[in-house]
Amino acid sequence: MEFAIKQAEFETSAALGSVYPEKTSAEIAIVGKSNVGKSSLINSLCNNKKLARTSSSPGKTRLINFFRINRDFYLVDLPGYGFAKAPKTEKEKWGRLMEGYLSSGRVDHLFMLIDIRHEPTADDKLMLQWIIYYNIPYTLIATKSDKLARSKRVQAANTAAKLLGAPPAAIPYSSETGEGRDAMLMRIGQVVEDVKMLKGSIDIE
Ligand SMILES: Nc1nc2c(ncn2[C@@H]2O[C@H](COP(=O)(O)OP(=O)(O)OP(=O)(O)O)[C@@H](O)[C@H]2O)c(=O)[nH]1
Ligand SMILES: [Mg+2]
Repeated sequence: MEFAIKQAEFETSAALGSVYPEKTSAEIAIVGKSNVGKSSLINSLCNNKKLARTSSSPGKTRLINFFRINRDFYLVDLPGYGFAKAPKTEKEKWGRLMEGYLSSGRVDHLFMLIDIRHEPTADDKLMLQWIIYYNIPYTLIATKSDKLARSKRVQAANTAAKLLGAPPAAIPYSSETGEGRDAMLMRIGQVVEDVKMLKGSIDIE
């Protein structure tokens, strides 16, 4: 069945030491360096430009922001890394916030965003190592695809994934044009279904 986002609302933010909201369904989070387009992607998926705060300067999202989708599962916007101007204390805080969240066991799927035009950074490679270490299923998304000629997008996305050290496949995505939106919705729909099936089988035991 076709999966759609029919309803989206901000639920809460979590800072270092905060209690996360109760998890009753799937939880899908977005990671990537600052300014790669995480918050914009959430807005474009939800067809609501005002849902998550975005900015042309990096370091906009500083907390873990939970959005409840279809009154069911969570989409989670995370603060970005690799923000050059951030002071050391800020970077350490980011590390503890992210490590706490990723190790919580709540996250059913991660979308890791990389810029379709740029080589992945050392921070991107570290992020991928964390994802693998915490054993979280993930999908790579190559953002800002509208900035490349259509004919170059698929190859550029897959090359970026390969340079990252992951299986060489990433979905080209544009928050401006909606390219890649259907593919992402399909993946989200699968994750939400899988979590429900698994939960159902555990409840029966
Ligand atoms: N052309 C184009 N610009 C985009 C796209 N996605 C995001 N942007 C722009 O990139 C900038 C950063 O977007 P955000 O969504 O705030 O980035 P972020 O990853 O949430 O950044 P942090 O919160 O700092 O980690 C903004 O100026 C957006 O308008 C896209 O698909 N195409
Ligand atoms: Mg953001």
